Amino acid sequence: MMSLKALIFDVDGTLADTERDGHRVAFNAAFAAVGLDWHWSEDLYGELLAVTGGKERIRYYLQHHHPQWLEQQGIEQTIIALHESKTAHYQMLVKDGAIPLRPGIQRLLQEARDRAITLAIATTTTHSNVAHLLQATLGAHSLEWFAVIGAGDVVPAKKPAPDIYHYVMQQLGLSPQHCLAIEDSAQGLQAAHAAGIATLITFNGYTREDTFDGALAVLDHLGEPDQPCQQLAGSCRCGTYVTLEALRNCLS
Ligand code: XBP
Ligand code: MG
Repeated sequence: MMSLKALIFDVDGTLADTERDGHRVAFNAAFAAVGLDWHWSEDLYGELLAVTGGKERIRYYLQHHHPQWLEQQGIEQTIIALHESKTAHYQMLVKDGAIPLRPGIQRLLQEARDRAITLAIATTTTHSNVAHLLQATLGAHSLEWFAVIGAGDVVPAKKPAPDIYHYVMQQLGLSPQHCLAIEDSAQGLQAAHAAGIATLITFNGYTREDTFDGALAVLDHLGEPDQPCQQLAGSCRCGTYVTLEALRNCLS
């Protein structure tokens, strides 16, 4: 029997719908602030999400839409500066309360804390973005709820590489059999699976059509007693809202 010891959460798209109304808006604000006429529409951003990591995403956008920019001297510094500005804009949006948690997140986090299940985060975004989101939604001390926050450039290869999950498990001192990941995208699922971790998916508007083969369950969200979730695939029976008990049963 495998026993559940830790839940490892992705952030963007999983804890909150940060991409469309947060990161995308912040990228556009950073471009506009230096007079660039680049604009990432909701549809274009969906394509750019093929690449994880904000700096990597800007580079990918240039490759496909303005390749001549990549020839310029100092382009790497430009990308870094744009990304820093984007991060500042993103954090202002989050602080303003523009981005709520998805259904069931707060409830499941609380249930895990009550039952002494370890909580951790494995994300592609920066530690500081995670801190802003947690503080704005769950309060000033919520960072302390998480035993490990694996974020951003702490590993060189971002999802779908498994590196961030390996890092988190190493810090936790746990093997994959005792962990369960919660993700929203195919890249996230690939990363967790490549690290040997069973994964539950809560998809969103951008990831609905992704391939989620092998996921424990594929749900529209974690659900609440008064807001039932819908399960589209997976053999783990989650009912109308995901409880720790259901997750424990899925792993055993
Ligand atoms: C989501 C991402 C991130 C964000 C932007 O990662 O791919 O790149 O879109 O964040 P995850 P940064 O779902 O793993 O959290 O600009 O800070 O990279
Ligand atoms: Mg995600």
